[in-house]
Amino acid sequence: MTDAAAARGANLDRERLCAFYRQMWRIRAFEECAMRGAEAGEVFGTVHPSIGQEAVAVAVCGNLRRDDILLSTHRGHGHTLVKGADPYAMMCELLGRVDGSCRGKGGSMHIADFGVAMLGANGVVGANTVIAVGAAQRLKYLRSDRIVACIFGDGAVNRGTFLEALNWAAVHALPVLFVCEDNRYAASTRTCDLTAGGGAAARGPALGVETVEADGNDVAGLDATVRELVERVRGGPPVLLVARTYRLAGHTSRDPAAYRPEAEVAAARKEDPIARCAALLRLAGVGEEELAGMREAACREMDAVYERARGAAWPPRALAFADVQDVGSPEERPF
Ligand SMILES: Cc1ncc(C[n+]2csc(CCOP(=O)(O)OP(=O)(O)O)c2C)c(N)n1
Ligand SMILES: [Mg+2]
Repeated sequence: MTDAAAARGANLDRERLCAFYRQMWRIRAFEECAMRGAEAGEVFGTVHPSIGQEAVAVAVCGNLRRDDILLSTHRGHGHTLVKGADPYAMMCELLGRVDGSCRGKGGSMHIADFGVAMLGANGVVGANTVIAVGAAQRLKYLRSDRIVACIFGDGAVNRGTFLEALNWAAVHALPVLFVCEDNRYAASTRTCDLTAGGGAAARGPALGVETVEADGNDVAGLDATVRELVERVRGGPPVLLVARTYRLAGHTSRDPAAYRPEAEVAAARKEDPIARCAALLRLAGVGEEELAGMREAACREMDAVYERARGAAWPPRALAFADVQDVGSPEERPF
């Protein structure tokens, strides 16, 4: 840990740091349950764990208002949880139960919860960036002070949609916080091998978009950065944040990630955002028992959520075709 980080730990608001720690453990515990469920054949569809990337979810989504809009990715459990979605509804969605956020039809990659302005995870890489810009255009039209946060991976910056979205948001000064979760990989490929120029952070300046690069595993530092950026984005123009992180698990729950050099993974493990937050908490005077208590509480919460979801009903046959297609006159549901 650097001296600067240590000094920050000593000065940090202990309660705020504890809240980050609890939230990061809630995400990890949720995903560990989901991965066990996938292994047992109880979770349907693919699960993309964000283990190792929890600090980005906590810092970004923790700084949004409940009515600020969020668009997430295929790796979105953490974003959605921190935005305020109910973990039971999320787990039911993974298990295909009727109490799921989308009545069990979408699974992990299609969780949406309009109740907390979470417009959706998205299985199509980069597709959420243009949806975000559309949502922000509507907010601007309504003269709203809400913002849109759009999280995407470093692989998404090479999709045409990202360029379109960034350009349109800049031209119309739309209130979008674009967040690139740069975990260095797009599935099994190192993104640096297929990204020309200076990477994600070089894309913003080319379009006149203010761009900030940050350590995505330093939850306290990132929280301070995002808090400032969110206030700047309110009312527009857009900002691009590139948060450097690392996915400690496989691309999916079934991926052993053997394509990564062992030394690289070992080095990344030392930067685990939860372990780094624990180190700051120790500096702030939090003891081992309290740290273990927070972790155990998160694991107990998610184990209970999983067991409850396992007992939930399957969707009735009559709902098989409900909500799967726009039938022409959908009711207007505000989000
Ligand atoms: C348009 C599109 N192309 C390819 C895929 C297959 N795919 C799913 S996840 C993924 C990697 C995305 O990498 P990145 O954007 O860095 O996100 P990460 O998985 O690292 O979180 C790919 C290529 C897809 N889902 N959508
Ligand atoms: Mg990536």
